[in-house]
Amino acid sequence: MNTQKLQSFETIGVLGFGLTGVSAARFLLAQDLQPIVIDTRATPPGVEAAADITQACETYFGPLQIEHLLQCDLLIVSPGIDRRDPVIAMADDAGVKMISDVELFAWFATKPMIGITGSNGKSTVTALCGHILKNVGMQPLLIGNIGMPVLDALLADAPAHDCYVLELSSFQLELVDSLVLNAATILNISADHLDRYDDERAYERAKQRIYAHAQTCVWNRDDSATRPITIQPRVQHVSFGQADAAKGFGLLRQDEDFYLTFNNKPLLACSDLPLAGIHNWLNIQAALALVKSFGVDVIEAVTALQGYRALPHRCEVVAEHEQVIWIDDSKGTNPGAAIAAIEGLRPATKGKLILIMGGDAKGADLSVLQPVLNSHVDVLITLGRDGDKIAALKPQSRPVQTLNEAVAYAAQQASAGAVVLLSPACASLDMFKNYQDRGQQFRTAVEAWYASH
Ligand code: UMA
Ligand code: ADP
Repeated sequence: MNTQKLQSFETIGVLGFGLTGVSAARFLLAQDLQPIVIDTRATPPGVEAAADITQACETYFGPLQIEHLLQCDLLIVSPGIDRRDPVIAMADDAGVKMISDVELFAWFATKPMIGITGSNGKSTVTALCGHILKNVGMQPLLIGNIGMPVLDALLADAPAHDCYVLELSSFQLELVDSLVLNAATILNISADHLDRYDDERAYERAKQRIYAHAQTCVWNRDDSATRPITIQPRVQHVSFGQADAAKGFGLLRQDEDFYLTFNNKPLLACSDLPLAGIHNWLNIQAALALVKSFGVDVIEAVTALQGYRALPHRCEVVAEHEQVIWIDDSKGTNPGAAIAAIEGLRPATKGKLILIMGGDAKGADLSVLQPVLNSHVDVLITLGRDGDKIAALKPQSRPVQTLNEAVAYAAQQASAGAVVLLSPACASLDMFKNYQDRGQQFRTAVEAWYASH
């Protein structure tokens, strides 16, 4: 049936030839369809990765030409492409149907699936769900924004996988209409990607699309923007949040200890959870609520959390020297993430909290950082394109040019009990290949400093 739907289009275009474009073109070729492949770059990444596609398909690389887009009646648009581009907007006005790879996936996918979006914590919750599901004997495949393009899952799909866990970005959700999820969550919403949206409302609307056909909506009681805007009949609702709650997941504080609760009943002490920090306990609550939609009992799911390890570059301890702890939170790429990391780490930090921050702020309002920088941070070191804007938020901060310089200054300022945290609140692309590269260079710079001092 869905093959017929696809075949009702005469000419299909794949716009963007990175990971998503390559997987979309390959999927279409496997359906005996020959897409046109378009990318704004003269040599897009797919050229090297996928000679099979460039040999089989017509390709147009370089600045977009309207006549190439108008040849298509369906365009699979990659998430990195801004549809406000005048040429793309012209094609849209002319009636070219635009969908994301996730929409195409939704036309074909038949296995149970859960979907996760939010400004922060998506990959952590996706990985947590995967870990729990594996430990209870299911065989999940983790796909989407976390790394493997969703259509690759259909190509590579072995009977080995019995369900999907989808991490979805707002860019992917913008062009999704028919995705049916067993459970969906928006974990939180804070300003991000404002270089791609006219305002925060547009960003929130894109995220809300995840709930459109979800059978269970999992939302955050502490963040009203995560609550489904339209309440559909027969849809279940499960909430999570910091306070204990009669229905849903919560936290109970007794003196200095926190407990995870479900429907007002303590489940276990948060000190026994595999991740530290309140933001991560909320991530765990969301994961428990999501896997419940696959029939996994809450107690069984809590037990199945055992052995989970934090993903790299998310508040990851990369070195400890002379009682100074160095933490790589390079994935903290927006102010909301950095605030969560700083607030999460401050209580356990006995000495100075030394913060390295900066990069490309992607149009975000950085002033939201000011309260936490002044109340929780002892030394602020800034770098990158928007580093000076951050430095202006706190007296006596230290702007530097390179990560090596930042590490050297941090090391000079640190004494026993200090924590040095790289949580940039910004994207990395102004100075690094990606956030992984930034995190790796941080680790290398720390090792080099101690090797030479
Ligand atoms: N680009 C061009 N011209 C084009 C097409 C793309 O210049 O014609 C640029 C984009 O502006 C972007 C880069 O190329 O800077 C990559 O864009 P893409 O759409 O080709 O990206 P893919 O390689 O297909 O990877 C995408 C996701 N990337 C983005 O959304 C930018 C990956 O998420 C995702 O893992 C992958 O699909 C598989 O689903 C990465 C990401 O950074 C991790 N996501 C953002 C985030 O998490 O904040 C949303
Ligand atoms: P995403 O995939 O949404 O970028 P990650 O799980 O990779 O999220 O975490 C990225 C960063 O976001 C972490 O390094 C941490 O600083 C922050 N973070 C994680 N979970 C949360 C949360 N629930 N609320 C706020 N910030 C969070």
